Amino acid sequence: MQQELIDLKNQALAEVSDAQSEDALEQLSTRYLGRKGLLTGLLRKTGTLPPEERPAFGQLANQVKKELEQALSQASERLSSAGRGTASRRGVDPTLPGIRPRRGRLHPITQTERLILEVFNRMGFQVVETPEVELDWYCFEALNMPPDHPARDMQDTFYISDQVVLRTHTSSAQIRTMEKEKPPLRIVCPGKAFRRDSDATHTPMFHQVEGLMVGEDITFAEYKGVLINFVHQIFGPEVPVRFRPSFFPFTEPSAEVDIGCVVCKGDGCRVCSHTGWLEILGSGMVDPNVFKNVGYDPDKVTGFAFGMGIERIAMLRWGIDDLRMFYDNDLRFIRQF
Ligand code: 2NM
Repeated sequence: MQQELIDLKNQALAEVSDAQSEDALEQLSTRYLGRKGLLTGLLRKTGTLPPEERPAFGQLANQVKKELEQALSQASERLSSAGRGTASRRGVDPTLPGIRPRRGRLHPITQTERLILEVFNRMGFQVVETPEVELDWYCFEALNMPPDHPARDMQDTFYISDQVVLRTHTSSAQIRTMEKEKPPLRIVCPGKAFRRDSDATHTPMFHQVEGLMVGEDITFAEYKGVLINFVHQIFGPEVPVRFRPSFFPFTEPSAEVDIGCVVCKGDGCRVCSHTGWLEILGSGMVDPNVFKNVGYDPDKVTGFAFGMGIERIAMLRWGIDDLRMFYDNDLRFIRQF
């Protein structure tokens, strides 16, 4: 029976080395090692041997089984690596161009927000972010907007309750920071703002960056210098800038900053309503009442603040004429930036 075992082994190894496919190997494995396989059948007959011959036979059988398994796995490796060289046999054409994975990108509003923050970072401003759901105090009262101020009307503001609102601007971040930190201060506050307004030029949610610089000798000249530099960094050093007197409850004096129309270069067109100018931000010297509200001494510190809509800056940068494009999430639009 030992000879039978050795013959079986030699036959099996020869067949394995002749095998031409993984399928053939699979069949050989079943033929010899399967539950009804030839080697398995021979092992079952161990019991028919005289007791003293059984251990040696068992040992030999196990060794044969191991050798066979090894030969099968080596053959399988040989066949599959050979297969790689002839991929076309498996329906793969390696000469075709690859499929480039689609890369994601940042939304144009995010790109613009990051650009604005970077410009102010370079002038020493640090980023502060605070909650979108805000107390009346931080959104209105501390900003010199008394209870009867029109901006506090239910028509304009989303009220959560009597004292809790969705912030209508990110100025609340600046009040919170001034309450916590002593001057001098240079901060920029990006984030979402909410107003009850919805048409071609207004969405109920929009994005803002507001900024604040406070210290002992912050002058009107400093204020103009910082904002003119900002405009030149974003729109180019040649673009004309003007400060047009305006009004905000939290600044005095106040000014809106205009740039020469990026479309008609000042000649007058539909985009600039034939004025040659485009408004890009609101600003002013912080009202002494605001400083009192946060515990700063208005006789010791002065400062300026400004606020801008990110959507508006993005529209001017890329010549986009409908605000709602930013929120449709139409990939044909989004992928262009
Ligand atoms: C603007 C325009 C002018 C402003 C003022 C303040 C604060 F908190 F310091 F008083 N924050 N932001 C400000 C001033 C915002 O947005 C058009």
